[in-house]
Amino acid sequence: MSLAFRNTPREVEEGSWNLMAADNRSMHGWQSHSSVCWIGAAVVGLYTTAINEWDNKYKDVIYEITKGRDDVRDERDQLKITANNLTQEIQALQDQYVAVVASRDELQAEVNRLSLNRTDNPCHLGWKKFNKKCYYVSSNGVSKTWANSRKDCQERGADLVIITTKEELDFVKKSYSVTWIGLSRGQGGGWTWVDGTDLEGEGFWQDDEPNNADGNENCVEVSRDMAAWNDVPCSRKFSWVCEELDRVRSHSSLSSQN
Ligand code: MMA
Ligand code: CA
Repeated sequence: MSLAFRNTPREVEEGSWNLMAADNRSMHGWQSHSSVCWIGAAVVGLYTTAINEWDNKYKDVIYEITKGRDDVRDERDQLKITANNLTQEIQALQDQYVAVVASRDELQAEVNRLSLNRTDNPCHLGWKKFNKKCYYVSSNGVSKTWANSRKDCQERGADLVIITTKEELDFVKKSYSVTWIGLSRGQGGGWTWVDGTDLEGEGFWQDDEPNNADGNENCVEVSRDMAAWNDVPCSRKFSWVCEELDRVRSHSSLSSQN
C-alpha cells in the first residue's frame, strides 16, 4: 500500500493548493471563520474521498499485480519441481536402460550357450552330424591335394577334421578308401593339427607309420581298410572331411566349463 501513497496523483495535489489559496483570500471576519470551517471540512472531505478513491483503485491494481506475481512465482516453483522430477526420472530411466541392456546381453549369451548345448541342433544342409558336431564329407568322385582340400573346408567356414577319438576316426574313415585329415608336418618336423596344436599322444597310426617313405610325406590320410593313419606326399589327391570350426571351439570351451 505504500506505493499508493507515494504515487498520489498530481490532480489531488493541485486541487488542494487551489482550495488553500481561496481560503487565504477570505481570511477576515467571523463569517469567514465559519466559512473556513465549512470549506476546510469540505476540503478535508473531498481530499479524504479522493485519497480513499485512489487508495482503493491502487489497492485493487496492486492486489491484481501482486496476485499475478504470486501466481507466476507459484507456477515457476512448480515448474522447477517438475523439471527436477523429470531430471531424476531421466536418470532413473538411463540407469534402467543400462541394466536392461546388460541383462539382454546376458540372456543372449545364455541363449547361445543353450543352443550350442542342444544335441538336436541341426547341421547345415549337406553336412553330417556326428557326436554333436557337424562334418562336411567331400562329394563322391571329387579328389584334391591336401592344401586344396583344406582350402575347400576353409571356404565352408570349417577346416580339415581334427581327430581326437577312436569314434571320430571311425566316422571319418568310413566314407572313402582314403581321406585327408587335418594333420601335417609342422615347421619343426613334428605333427601339427590345422588349429595349430601339436599331435598329442600316440595318435592312430598304421603299423610302421609314419615312415616318410620317399622323404616327402608331410600330410596324413586315413585309410578305410586299415582304420588308421599314414603319412603321404601332400600333392596326392584324395577325398576329405571338414569339421565345422565354431562348433569345435564352442564345444571344447563348453566342456571345459562344465
Ligand atoms: C606307400 C605310401 C607310404 C606308406 C607305404 C606303406 C609305398 O609307399 O602310402 O606312405 O608308408 O606305402 O607300405
Ligand atoms: Ca607313409
